[in-house]
Amino acid sequence: MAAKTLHVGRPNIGNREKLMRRLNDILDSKWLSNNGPYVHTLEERIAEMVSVRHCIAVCNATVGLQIALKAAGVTGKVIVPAWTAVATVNALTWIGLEPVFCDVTRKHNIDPYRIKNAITERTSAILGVHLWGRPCFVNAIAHVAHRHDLRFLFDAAHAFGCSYRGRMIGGFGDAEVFSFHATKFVNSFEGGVICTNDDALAERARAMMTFGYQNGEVRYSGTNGKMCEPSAAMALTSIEGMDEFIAVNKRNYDEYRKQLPGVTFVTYDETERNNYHYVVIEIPDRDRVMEALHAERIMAKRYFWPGIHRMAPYRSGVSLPEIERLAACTLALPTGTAIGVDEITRVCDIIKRRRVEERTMQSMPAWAAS
Ligand code: T4K
Repeated sequence: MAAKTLHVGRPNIGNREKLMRRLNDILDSKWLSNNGPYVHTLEERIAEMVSVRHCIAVCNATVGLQIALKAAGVTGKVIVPAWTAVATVNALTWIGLEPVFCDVTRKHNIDPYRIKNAITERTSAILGVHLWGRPCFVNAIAHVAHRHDLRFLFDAAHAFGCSYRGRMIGGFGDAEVFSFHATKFVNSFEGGVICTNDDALAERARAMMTFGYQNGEVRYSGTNGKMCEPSAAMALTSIEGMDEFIAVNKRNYDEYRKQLPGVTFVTYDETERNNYHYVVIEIPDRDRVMEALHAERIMAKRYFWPGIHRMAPYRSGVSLPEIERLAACTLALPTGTAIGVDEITRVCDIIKRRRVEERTMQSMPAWAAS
């Protein structure tokens, strides 16, 4: 029998019976969308979990970022890392904002020292990304933002359930946006939430999310960013499964590290709360390792390659050396509740074999290796 295909991003489902009960309840109630009771419960639950004053459920994080940026009054140029999902930057350009690409540090997050050099008169905000669920250098970014009177927000798409200096991500900056896409740690099929402690921003975001309506009147130019009830039911079910997902993710992450000694991993600060949702390695012969894995139906991903500043709509001559280094060596491996120790051994055996072949090739004279 052919070996099972292994994916990065197989959804975590949680308690199926509970989900089905919730979905049946939604169908019975005939309240499918527009600020329904499940969305309400979800917003309250998350606001409490991450200790924020406001949580606003949205249809996905891309639209959530746009609403948060609009509600924060961001205009002109926004400093953003070019090492992230293209969604982060698309969110800016689709509402007429101009991304200014910034390099990251070796830890994959935006480099606060380089942010300073990128600020111009037209800069109005910084959009950090907690990539792989690891927090940005939040305090350093806050310092720059306050000094230059800039708004600062975070794309927290990967970081639900993670903390920075003992505080849950969600409450930093002017607003933070989580993604609950199917492939994320907690999922709502499609969806996300905006979290903020800014009352005025929250009020505007809530109106903008629903066509600009506030108290029965159109007060803003808005969009349709609403989360529907089935998505909220899925998110609530998924949240209830978080402890189990974290335990499995951590087990997988530890197992990969045990089986691949000497390989560089994106690591997590064990003194913080982490969701361990991504197992990411930095490996010099990445493309050949990835080809070897794909040949055996292991769909490892090089994700943000080649860096957004090298993607067709955003290509520019700018050089971002750390992003270019990471784009050449980063590989995300399958994990999550669909992956067990046997599957990890299958992945690691291929990586180890490929590395031995590579070393053997390197030690051969050129005529023998060709
Ligand atoms: N900011 C950041 C930093 C992000 O990473 C993202 C999204 C956003 C913002 C925007 O969030 P949303 O607007 O989506 O809420 C995935 C997701 O589509 C996307 O949400 C995510 N980032 C991006 C990094 O990854 P792909 O390219 O990995 O998806 P796809 O379709 O290749 O799926 C990956 C694997 O998962 C597949 O091999 C099969 C498996 N899969 C996928 C889905 C959707 C399943 O088994 N079942 C499924 O339902 O983009």
